[in-house]
Amino acid sequence: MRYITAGESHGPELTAIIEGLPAGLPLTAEDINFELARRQTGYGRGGRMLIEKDQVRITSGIRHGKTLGSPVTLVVENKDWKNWTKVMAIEEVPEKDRKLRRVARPRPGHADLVGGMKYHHQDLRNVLERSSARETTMRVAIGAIAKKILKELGIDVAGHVTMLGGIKAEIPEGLTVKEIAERSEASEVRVLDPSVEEEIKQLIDQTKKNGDTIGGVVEVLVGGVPAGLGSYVQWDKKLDAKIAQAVVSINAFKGAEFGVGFEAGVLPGSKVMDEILWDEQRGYTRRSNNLGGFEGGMTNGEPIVVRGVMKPIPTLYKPLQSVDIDSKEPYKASVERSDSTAVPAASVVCESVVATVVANELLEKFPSDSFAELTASVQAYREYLLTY
Ligand code: EPS
Repeated sequence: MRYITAGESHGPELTAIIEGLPAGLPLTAEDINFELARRQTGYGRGGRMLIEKDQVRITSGIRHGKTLGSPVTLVVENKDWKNWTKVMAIEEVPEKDRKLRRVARPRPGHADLVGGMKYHHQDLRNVLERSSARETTMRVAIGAIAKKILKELGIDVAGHVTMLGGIKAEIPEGLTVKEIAERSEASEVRVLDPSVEEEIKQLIDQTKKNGDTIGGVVEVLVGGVPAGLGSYVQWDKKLDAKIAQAVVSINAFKGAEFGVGFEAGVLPGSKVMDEILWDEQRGYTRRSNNLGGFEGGMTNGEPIVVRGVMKPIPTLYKPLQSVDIDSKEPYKASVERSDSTAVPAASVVCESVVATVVANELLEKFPSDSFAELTASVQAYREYLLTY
């Protein structure tokens, strides 16, 4: 399965083409719209989310509610486009309109300056329109398809916020992946610990008042994955590495860790390795899941547990020091409408990109033209694992 996304933040629409999906997967626009709506929620979003109501239009690859095996095209219209038709016009515009909403004072921490240097743009809008996190809409749309595949194969995905702006949310012990998904869904900031919800919301309000932004940490779990996805035989076959790449590719994400993560450099081996157990019902399991479901770049049958850290959004209403690219004089950076935090929404994005990598890995291990073939292969493999 491969995919590509296209679209500018204030352009007419966002597009994705996904190729390699097996035929016969039940899929509707509602499946995708459900996930798109989840991405739009979360305390701390800015004005743009009041304008958009992301709805997908499927223009290829599906007939009578099932995938055909041909490329699937997804389109999401930007409702804000009507306010940007001159600024973002596809056609040449008169001289007087060329500098409308031109950006010449790059925001520190954003792609603006380096993107301008790299692509020879004198209007940094040419950079920010594509580097905007608006693009994550399509990754969530694709993730919705991946999640559908996983769900049909008995694999659950959940995402939640473990820390926002320095406030940590406890993770209650013993919850299943499904329960984590339900609890996170019930929270406006996607935390599992309701006792910190109010404090986080107040911090977001205060941050907004200060013209500032905050980041945080999100965690994604994937339960019900069979052991043996990914491989130790080559660096680029390690599934944890592929997931790490996907997580760090989310706009504003700066790092990823699995299980106990960076604590693994602190704890002794006896507190990090997961002891091996066996019973007839479940075959091999682990007593703990400190390694986040991975050994040797392969799933070990325990839930995948990955966390990603998101930096604060670089667009500040109280802008930082920058330089005007025309005069080279010091100036405050440009102010664009923005969110005070998008960490809760990023938890949905993170679920989507992780689900996409896992679904893709299943399709690599079990190449299938039809979804029935994939289901049968995964089932047979699961049965085999119990006999090992
Ligand atoms: C973003 C800036 C804001 C965010 C946007 C990401 O958009 P705008 O400049 O139109 O107000 O709301 O996020 C989305 C549009 C979205 O769909 O998530 C940026 O510069 O990255």
